[in-house]
Amino acid sequence: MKIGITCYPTYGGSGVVATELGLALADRGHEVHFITYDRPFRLDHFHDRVYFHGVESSNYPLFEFDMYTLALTSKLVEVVRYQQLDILHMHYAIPHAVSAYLARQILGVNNIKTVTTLHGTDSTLVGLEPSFLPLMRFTLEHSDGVTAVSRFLRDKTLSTYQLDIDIEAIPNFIDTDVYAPRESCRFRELFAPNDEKIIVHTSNFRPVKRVQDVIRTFEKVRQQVPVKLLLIGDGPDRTECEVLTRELQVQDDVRFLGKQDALVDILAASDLFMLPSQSESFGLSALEAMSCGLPVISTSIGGIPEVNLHAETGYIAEIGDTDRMARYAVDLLTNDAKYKIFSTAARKRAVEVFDKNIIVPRYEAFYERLLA
Ligand code: GMT
Repeated sequence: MKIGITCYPTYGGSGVVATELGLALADRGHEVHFITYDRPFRLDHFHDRVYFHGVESSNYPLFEFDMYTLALTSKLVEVVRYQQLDILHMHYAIPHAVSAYLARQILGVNNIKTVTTLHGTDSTLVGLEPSFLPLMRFTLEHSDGVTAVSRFLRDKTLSTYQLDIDIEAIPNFIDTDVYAPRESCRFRELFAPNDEKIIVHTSNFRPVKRVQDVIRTFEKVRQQVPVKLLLIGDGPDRTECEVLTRELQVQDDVRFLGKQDALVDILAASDLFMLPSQSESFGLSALEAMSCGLPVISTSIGGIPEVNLHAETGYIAEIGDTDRMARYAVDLLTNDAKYKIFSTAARKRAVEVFDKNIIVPRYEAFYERLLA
């Protein structure tokens, strides 16, 4: 098949999933065309079946607002027409699904099939804004196929938008050969020179991630266990988080690492992952950690319980219950036998349920059904 993929190319789970999907599809023999305003950051090596088409927005002075949706539409039309694509797969509905709808109208409905994958806030937050809601509902109804990254997101979308369409829940996936435990890792000595335990969190530091809860939990764990905290990523809450570490006087045991390329090495050097989010349709970062053999302490929100199984691959607590999260963390970090069981279960679940070789064929089958 010839597949066009549009996503947000910057840091973020939806862009990661879209890029990894494109690369995996290319490995499986398909021709993949990324169509977006910048090269996706994970598209960092040459592949002879992968192409990138940049979308340029017009900066004509009369236009006070960016015309990206229209510029993308034109580029989609051009690429479908001249590269003879079969499928346009839009990741994150707004505004990508709107552009795909317009492109299909221009090209003729029989000349291209459009797929929209919902990732989270496109459906649960942005799409619900009064200015977007009718557009969101319309474009989902008029996509040839719609998928969501969790059963939670599928059900929530169908009920909130009162849609009478099929949405297939296809979970996010991971390359479990890349995200894998490592025997020895230089980062462990670097971050925990006295053999302390390591708790890790990665996110975009937006308020929904509740990174302050990670720090509050850490402070409670630290009273009982020698432990370090690694915070990976950057975003609006970072300064507040740095202030909190000083207020709690834990700043010497917390490292803010910012955005990192060596994510797998750092995860593999750590012991426990925390995801205390108040909104999460899936929780790709938790899956990345699980695949490296880290148990996860998370909230029960959204699609997280479809990834992290309570008392099996980690523990689940209510939003903001940092006392409970700390109790769970201490429990795992002070009981080696129990830790090993959870760590093995986390890795096993990543490999057996979410490996890319299991999930990517589901997208292929989805496309094939649309084209049949
Ligand atoms: O929706 C967002 O907040 C952005 C989006 C992204 O691009 O990272 O995150 C969502 O998509 C990820 C990949 O499918 C999921 O793992 C995240 O859970 C989801 N975020 C939210 O639902 C808040």
